[in-house]
Amino acid sequence: MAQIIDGKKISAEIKEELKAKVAQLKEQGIEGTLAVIQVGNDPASSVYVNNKKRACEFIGIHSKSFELPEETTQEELLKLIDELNNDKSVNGILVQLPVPAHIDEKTIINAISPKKDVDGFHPENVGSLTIGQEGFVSCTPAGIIELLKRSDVEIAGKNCVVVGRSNIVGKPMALLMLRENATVTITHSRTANLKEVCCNADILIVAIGKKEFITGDYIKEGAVVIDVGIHRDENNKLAGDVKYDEAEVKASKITPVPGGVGPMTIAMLMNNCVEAMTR
Ligand code: NAP
Ligand code: LUD
Repeated sequence: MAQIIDGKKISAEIKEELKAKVAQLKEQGIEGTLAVIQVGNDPASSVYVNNKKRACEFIGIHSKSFELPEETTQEELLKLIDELNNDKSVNGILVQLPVPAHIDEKTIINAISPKKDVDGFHPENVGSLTIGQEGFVSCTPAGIIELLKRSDVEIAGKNCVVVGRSNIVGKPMALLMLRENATVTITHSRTANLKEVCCNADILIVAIGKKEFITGDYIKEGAVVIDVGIHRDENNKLAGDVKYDEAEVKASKITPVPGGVGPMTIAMLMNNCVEAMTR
């Protein structure tokens, strides 16, 4: 039976560490403010955004919340981002995704100053990650690295298979595992023989957005399984991209949903905010 990787506990530890750092910065007269923008009122986004605001409060930085109506135009959103880019009291800017269909996600991401891009989505930060330079790293993949390290999972030399190649999870995840000296395979919807490829993984990281798609027969005996997916059913019960009951009997370590990767995304966002304060 797999050992559970407790993301809630590890994220709480990280937030405690950050709280102490923020207190130190305050003594030097340095304050932090994260601007959080949500367009529309998608219920899942509201849950995540609220978790982020609570985390800011916990570690001792300010959050400035912008809850914009669904009909907000791209121009209005760009104008707000421009104001926040120029506001010296704001260190971090986050536009919760997805944005409504009439707004172009890329244009919005590119408009945020790379120095305030605590999500790590701006091309400049993605480029820095690619060539191993300093910059903000996407929170979910960075959180997974922390989960592995703090759970004593050895990464160097291991076969890591990342399922999914999105810009915010799969691709940066693969780059980070490469930086940690894993041998990395990136898979996607056109991958041939996905099951066989996954069965070669010592560390299997799944971010495909399909409820319980990865069953026990995709998992090598003793593998470490990281489940990024989040799905909510009509009774508000959460599930991941991995069929947990089947995976836990084969894996050596596994992240649950909820309580695995999700809380780490928040913790690493806070980490990026503290980094933004110290730059
Ligand atoms: P996304 O942008 O929809 O990307 C999904 C990726 O999975 C794509 O690269 C797609 O391949 C691939 N894929 C889809 N079906 C597949 C299949 N049958 N076999 C192999 N690959 C397949 O998703 P995302 O933003 O990365 O998010 C993935 C999941 O993680 C979602 O459930 C999301 O809610 C969750 N999420 C959680 C957190 C967290 O903090 N816990 C953070 C972000 C996302 P193609 O490129 O070929 O289309
Ligand atoms: N957009 C994210 N969109 C969605 N789970 C998150 C997330 C917390 N700009 C921007 O925050 O980093 C982002 N930046 N993302 N996500 C997903 C993605 C974004 C997902 C889950 C959680 C953030 C979270 O707290 C809890 C858990 O897994 O234990 C459960 C929360 C619940 O639904 O009850």
